[in-house]
Amino acid sequence: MDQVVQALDSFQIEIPSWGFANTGTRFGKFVQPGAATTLEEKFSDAAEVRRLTGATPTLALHVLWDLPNGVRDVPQVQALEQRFGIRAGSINPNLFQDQEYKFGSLCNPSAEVRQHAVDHMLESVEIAKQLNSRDVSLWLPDGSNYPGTQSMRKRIGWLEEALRATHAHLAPGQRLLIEYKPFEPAFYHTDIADWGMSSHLARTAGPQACVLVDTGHHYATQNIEQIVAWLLHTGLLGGFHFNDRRYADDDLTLGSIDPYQIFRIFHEIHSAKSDGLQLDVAFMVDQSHNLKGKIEATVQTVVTAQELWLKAALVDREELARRQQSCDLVAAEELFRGAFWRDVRPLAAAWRESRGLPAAPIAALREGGYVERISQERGGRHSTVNSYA
Ligand code: PSV
Ligand code: MN
Repeated sequence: MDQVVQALDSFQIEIPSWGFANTGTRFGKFVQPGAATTLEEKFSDAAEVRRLTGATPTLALHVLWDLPNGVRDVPQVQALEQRFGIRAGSINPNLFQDQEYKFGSLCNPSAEVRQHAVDHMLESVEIAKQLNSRDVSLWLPDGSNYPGTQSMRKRIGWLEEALRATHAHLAPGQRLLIEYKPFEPAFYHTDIADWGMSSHLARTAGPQACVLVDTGHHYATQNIEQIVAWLLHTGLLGGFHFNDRRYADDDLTLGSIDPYQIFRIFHEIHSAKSDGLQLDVAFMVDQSHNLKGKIEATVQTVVTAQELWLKAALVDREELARRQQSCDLVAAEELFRGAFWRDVRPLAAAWRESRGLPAAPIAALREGGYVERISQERGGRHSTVNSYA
């Protein structure tokens, strides 16, 4: 039981403010009466998820969606932190909404537009400083749609410059996380398309920059845990955006399509820890719940993450190492898969009870009436949708 307690006590995962808001696809949005339309409502929903799971102390914020007035909105966020007992988490700059970013932001051929984008990065760093948020988490939408229309090499140079300038403004202890994505919204080339590009940019930006792995941002069949192993080995793994996907960046709930993949990723992290590597990895959820109830989907996500983290913690790593060393393939694989098949739900329920949490968080959400209450209260005011999701 010690191992279980240690694994679950140490597991925390950040949830995104945008997971509580109305979102959809480019074809349409199905609004939910209980969706959060204000920052206050997002904090309130985050507090409910924390009450039920005990594992989500921080809320990721997206600058233009949550702090539309930039630094001037910081006092409002601080008041909400106090009121709801939830801390502001990673600060996500938004370089994809302004009309002037049609041909790129930090990589735009216009020096003026690039400067505007860098200014937004610096403001995001400042917001993070004032909120005591450690991580500024950059996802860059830049790229191009047609071969020959942009110089990919020039854009690398502009990006290096912009990230160095951003890094120079970080406070000690702050980090710049650099997320990659192979396509969308750009469909020919994306300026930060994979972990190699993110790694290079992190190295050139400075020692406080590292890589963020969004599980939805890979080509189909890519071996994500191998990427994680490389980033652990090179000391560049800064954090994750968890979600699941079947086709592209589907934003489905963690583990809904391939829970074994998340288990394999968690195993890499547990084994790096037991090998004595110094790790500082932020776990975050990046999902938009278009059809599932938003709070229910978030609770389900956190519970699934806890269970997969626990399964991976319980792998007998010493025995596995012996079987790997002797190349006893089937025995090694059976040990590994056996840990994945193990039903840890009773162990997780016992841990929850020992921590004064509901043993079955999804059932407790349904019984508690929170969703009904907010649906009634918010019902009339649900027209706001994030313009990107
Ligand atoms: C882009 O697809 C992304 O993964 C980035 O992390 C954004 O911040 C987020 O989604 C917005 O939903
Ligand atoms: Mn992401």
